[in-house]
Amino acid sequence: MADRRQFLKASAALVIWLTRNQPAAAGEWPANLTTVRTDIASNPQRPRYHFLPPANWMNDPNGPIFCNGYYHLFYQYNPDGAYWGNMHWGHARSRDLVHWTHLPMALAPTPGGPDKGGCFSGSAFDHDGTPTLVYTGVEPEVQCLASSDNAMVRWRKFKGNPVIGGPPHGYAATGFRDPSIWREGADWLMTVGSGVKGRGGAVLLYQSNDLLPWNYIHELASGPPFSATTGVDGDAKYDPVAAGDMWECPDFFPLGAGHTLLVSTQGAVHWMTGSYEGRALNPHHQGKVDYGDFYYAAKSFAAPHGRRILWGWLKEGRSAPEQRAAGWAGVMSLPRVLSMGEDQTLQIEPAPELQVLREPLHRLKNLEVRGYVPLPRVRGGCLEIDAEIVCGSAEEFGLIVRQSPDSEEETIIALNPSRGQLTLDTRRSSLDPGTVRGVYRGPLEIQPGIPVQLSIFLDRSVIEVFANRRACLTARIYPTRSDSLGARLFAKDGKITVKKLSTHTMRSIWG
Ligand code: DQQ
Repeated sequence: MADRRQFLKASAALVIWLTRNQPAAAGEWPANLTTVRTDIASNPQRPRYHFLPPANWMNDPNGPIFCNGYYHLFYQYNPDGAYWGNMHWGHARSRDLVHWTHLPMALAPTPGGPDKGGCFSGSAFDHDGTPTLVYTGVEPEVQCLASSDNAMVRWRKFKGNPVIGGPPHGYAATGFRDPSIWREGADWLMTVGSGVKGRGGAVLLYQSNDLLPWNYIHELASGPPFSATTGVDGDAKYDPVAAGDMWECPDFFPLGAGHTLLVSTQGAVHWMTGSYEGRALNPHHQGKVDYGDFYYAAKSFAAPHGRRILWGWLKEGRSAPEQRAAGWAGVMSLPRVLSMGEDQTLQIEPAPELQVLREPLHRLKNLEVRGYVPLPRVRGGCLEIDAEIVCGSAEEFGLIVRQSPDSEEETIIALNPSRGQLTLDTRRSSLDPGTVRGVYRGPLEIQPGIPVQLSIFLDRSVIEVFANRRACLTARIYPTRSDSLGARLFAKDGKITVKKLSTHTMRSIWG
């Protein structure tokens, strides 16, 4: 009886909220930080053309949406400092997907409310003309709504939050967060990331006629861990995300003739493509969106002209004290365009809008390379390098970037045809012993005579590498020497032909 009364009360509140758009009780507006402190702006590791907040911590992209001529980007944000905690939703908008204006924070935890412990990740959707956010309030994890007028500046939380108060009855969930909502026929559908200890991750699917109440249908998808780790750390504390028993930030959308699901778990964003039947995904292919260790919690949106664009969070590779001292931590990846290959696997390429940042620097054509060839005119910390390379007899070939004159610091991008591998080697990227360094490998088919298309984006501490729309590798590099700016081509044990190589210095996105 109490449940029914509560439900009727909540439904009535939703009707009022939807029809009159009344402000909810929360409505806190922490200071809007839009000016960058000089020490932060002048930090040589701070990216210039990757989006990031003026200061402090950011992690997951949240609720990207194109609305009234603007791209909107929200993100997990801690206004208190450069460390994870006190999760708010930061907000920015852009006309061109490249240059951004910071807006006031969209969501802040409401003391005593269902999101008192933080406003965790979620999505944005168009509720019959009203921009609406769905997000996870903690603690415990519950799903909440907020909406705004068309300006999308002031957000009002739904008085009847939470709209889903916990996982389905009897479902032993490892977590219950990161919702998405979309319209399917007359129904609203919501996915929520979850999983079961010892079994793997899952995406829970809910249905609603009018955003309240929500009825649990079944698992849209589920699967065993992607890699074999127990998720038990040194202190024997079980971490369901590390174990692959919790799928975070599920992102499900039609692409080409099929459907794609992205889930974040075990330190990476995994994609699955397949058919969507009976409101469940039947996956046929799978892979990783990025094979570096720094790309996580990706979230896509439907952009104009039928394009699907993806954002991801690039983690730091510096120690926590270094991050706090710097006053900023976390960066958004470049926007990536997703498409479906003829073989029904996911294709990923940098958004062409980024080309507005290019300044002409250097071009070369038809260069045969054996051993090492310095590129004295390809020099800088904020570059785009696009190469078309035909593999001849070389065992391994590629580029070295951010190289100091004596090679004390350098970052190596290598392609290995016999292993079918793209590699990013950051072991010598930085002399700072506090940075994370390693060798990251992604699968890439390389056939003799068929050119490999390589795009490399350098943005101070960030490197993003795209190969043949197939393999992406992102890492954080932090070169310490001011002369670690050089580049070289190399071909080991044989030759390659560089059909074309063009280099551009990239302008800042902040004008
Ligand atoms: N980050 C958010 C969660 C999400 C995780 C909290 C993924 O909602 O599951 O900041 O990085």
